[in-house]
Amino acid sequence: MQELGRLEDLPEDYRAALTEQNLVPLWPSLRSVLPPGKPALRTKPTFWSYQGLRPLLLRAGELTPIEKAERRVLVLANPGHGLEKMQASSTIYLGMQLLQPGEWAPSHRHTPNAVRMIVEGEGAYTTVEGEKCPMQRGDLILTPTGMWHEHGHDGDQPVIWLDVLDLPLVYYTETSYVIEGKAQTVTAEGAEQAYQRGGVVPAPMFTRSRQTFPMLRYPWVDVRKTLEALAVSRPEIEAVQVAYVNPENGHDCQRILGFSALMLRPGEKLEMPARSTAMVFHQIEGAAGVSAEGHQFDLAEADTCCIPGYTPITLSNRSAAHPAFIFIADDAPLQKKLGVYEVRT
Ligand code: GTQ
Repeated sequence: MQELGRLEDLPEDYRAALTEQNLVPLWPSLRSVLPPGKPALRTKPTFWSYQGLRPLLLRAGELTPIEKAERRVLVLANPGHGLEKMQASSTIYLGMQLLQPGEWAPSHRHTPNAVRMIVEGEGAYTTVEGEKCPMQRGDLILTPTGMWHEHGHDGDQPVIWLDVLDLPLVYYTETSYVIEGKAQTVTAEGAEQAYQRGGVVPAPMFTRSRQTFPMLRYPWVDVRKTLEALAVSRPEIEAVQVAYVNPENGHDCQRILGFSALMLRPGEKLEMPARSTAMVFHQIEGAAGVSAEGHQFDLAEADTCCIPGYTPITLSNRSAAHPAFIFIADDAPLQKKLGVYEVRT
């Protein structure tokens, strides 16, 4: 590939004249904005240990009252982007949030989309647009763009969950903001039960729901059962994996980030081709190995890691006796809409 002219090759007075008029020559930067064959990736393979972060999160509970935090979160930041950017990847934000018994994280709504993957504790709930969503380990709860949400806790032990937001992307597009509100009145609970059987959806008086986000809570007990049934009924399939979708239309459950759950059979090893999306892996149950680009991360329960895009990944179950269950987040819905999604086989 042809070497291009450098900035230093240009006379000082010419560079100054360009700057004076807010102009920039393209050629010295052309190879950096359009690198050959593959993007220059800032996202670094990064691992966050739950046992490592848990005591620090609990200490935040002592150091900072909920009123002074609103959301008591330690952000899982990727050093490749700079920790202060609070990014796990170019588009994904990850945070571990703590709510202590009796605490309340007040109602607000914002433009970024969020989901919560519940890690530990009992008795907490998120209320989303009036629907009370109990939080149990492994549940996925959506708080899509613009929907009111608040978190409460009636139990007696700390509750911790993983927040996954498209905040870096929404912030980058200069559309990120929040509106604060009053405590919501609970108007529904258990609405997801109407969607627990595949193939049928509520259609009162022949009318299908027109809700953009009909299902807000994906209970882990049901997702786990589905994965186990899939492993039994389809022994030939390579990946025992389910996608979290909108049950009314089968589309991704949110517009920007995509979510799935994967089961590794005991002893199983799964080779995944390079995809253009960075991926986040979070261990729900069991123990898995994630290896990519010469990095090997051993995930124990509640551990999380991120692997950059355009990288083949090997997942392995570190137990020969028990299945391993992994929650996966990526930005495939966004990349597909943009037309840049690729799988390199
Ligand atoms: O729980 O609403 O981790 O607004 C970051 C921003 C959680 C939340 C985060 C948020 C929330």
